[in-house]
Amino acid sequence: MKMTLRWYGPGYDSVPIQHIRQIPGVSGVITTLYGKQAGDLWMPAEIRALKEAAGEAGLPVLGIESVNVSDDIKAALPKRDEHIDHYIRTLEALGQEGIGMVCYNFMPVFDWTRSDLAKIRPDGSSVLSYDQEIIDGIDPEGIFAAMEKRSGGFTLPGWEPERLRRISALFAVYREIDEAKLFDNHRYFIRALLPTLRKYDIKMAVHPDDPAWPVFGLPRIMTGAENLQRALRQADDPHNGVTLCTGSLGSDPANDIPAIIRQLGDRIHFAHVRNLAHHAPGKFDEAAHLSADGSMDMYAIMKALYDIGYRGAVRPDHGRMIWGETAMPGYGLYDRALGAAYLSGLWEAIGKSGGKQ
Ligand code: CS2
Ligand code: MN
Repeated sequence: MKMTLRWYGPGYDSVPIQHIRQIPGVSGVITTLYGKQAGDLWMPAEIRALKEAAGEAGLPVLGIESVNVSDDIKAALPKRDEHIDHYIRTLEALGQEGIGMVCYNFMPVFDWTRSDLAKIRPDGSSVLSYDQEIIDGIDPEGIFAAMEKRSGGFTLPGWEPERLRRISALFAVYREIDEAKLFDNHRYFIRALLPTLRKYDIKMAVHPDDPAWPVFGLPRIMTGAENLQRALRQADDPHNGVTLCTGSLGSDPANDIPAIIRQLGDRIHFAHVRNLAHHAPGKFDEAAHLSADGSMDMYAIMKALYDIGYRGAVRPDHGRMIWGETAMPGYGLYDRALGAAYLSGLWEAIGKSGGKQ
């Protein structure tokens, strides 16, 4: 595996790329053109500039998270084909720059959802947390306001204010869309990309829904082993793969992450590894990466990745906010650096105690 960190690029991330380079074991970054809206076209010069900004710190761009998929594509709205055309041309531009992995999600309207972005823990650190009861008491517009209020002035990935403007119209559209239709729209999308993916050898890695169940009555399909397998069958080509996100899949304790890793095998093109502390069904806090700090067995997860011969990018996903750091919720430097070092340590230990790759 290659240990990486997510970096939002110049002007967007409070973490300097030079600091990322100082984390032992980190050999690249996962980044994006953060100012782009879903459906936009990415220009070759913009991609080159992003690569150069990371390259100046000696870090290659090992993947893009995300080229976001528009609701026009997800809901088959009139601009679907235009946006798919933009997506294909963006992939061509990425391919020409040698970027071979793109993460995306297929969640309607919202990306990841949390009820609190800075829940204070007894040790004074803060974490993102989710409580279905709180979410049930908030309307969709309210969640936007709540997320913005707690974001510390940062624009959160997936919660760009531009999305809010269309929200009522989108809810009306999705009332007509069930799981089966959402899968149809995913198939249409991924199949349209295939020739380009093959030509440039770009791996698409769909991110699981977070949390892994429908919220606000919107359909969600990337929720567990069976549905992820179905997503892979939509276009049975190795370029159509998944992001294994332990925190998103793990929001539902019924998802056995090591087993899912073994099932999906070489169709895993990217891995987000983080830990959660479960309190009750639909109620969890994010935790430090260390197994003992949460409910998940991080050794078993890394071991499963090791056993399948995983060679792609891994990143610590969200971290706690510690040591007085001010950063985008989940995306401070310090706790993610601890997470990266811990996960690299597990990997080394698994290898040295007889794991074979
Ligand atoms: C990420 C997601 O911060 C996070 O939770 O894992 O925002 C992820 O980047 C997107 O869902 C992928 O498109
Ligand atoms: Mn993730």
